[in-house]
Amino acid sequence: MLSLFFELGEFNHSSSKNIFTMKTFLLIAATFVCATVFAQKSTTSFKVSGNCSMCKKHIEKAATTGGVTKAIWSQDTKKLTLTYNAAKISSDQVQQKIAAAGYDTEKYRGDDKAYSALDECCQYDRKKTNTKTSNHQ
Ligand SMILES: [Cu+2]
Repeated sequence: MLSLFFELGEFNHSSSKNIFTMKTFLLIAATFVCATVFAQKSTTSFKVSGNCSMCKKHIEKAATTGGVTKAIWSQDTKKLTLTYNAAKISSDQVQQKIAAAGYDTEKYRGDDKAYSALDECCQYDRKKTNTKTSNHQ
């Protein structure tokens, strides 16, 4: 990559069109910047419990926090697909944010108070391991 830069620079210099040298330099610089940005972009997906389109809004809102560029939850598969900057936030941290909003994720259990505060339609069936809310079953 570096040798390519020198080759291009040499070529443009010999044709004595400095403006082209400048353009080439900017183009290469832009390529490096893009490569760096893409390197920091990670994608992951994990399961988040939920029922309806309201849940989708809640989950995606909770997941869209600093460092997250995209959060899409599927009502059918219950999977949240996350695009994020791994240098700024981890998948675990995002799961904690979602759990704080009352939704169970793969790694973290949704906050009980936040869960009870959800609309009735949003109170998805929780894991049977939960002894506190299994009384009514
Ligand atoms: Cu809901």
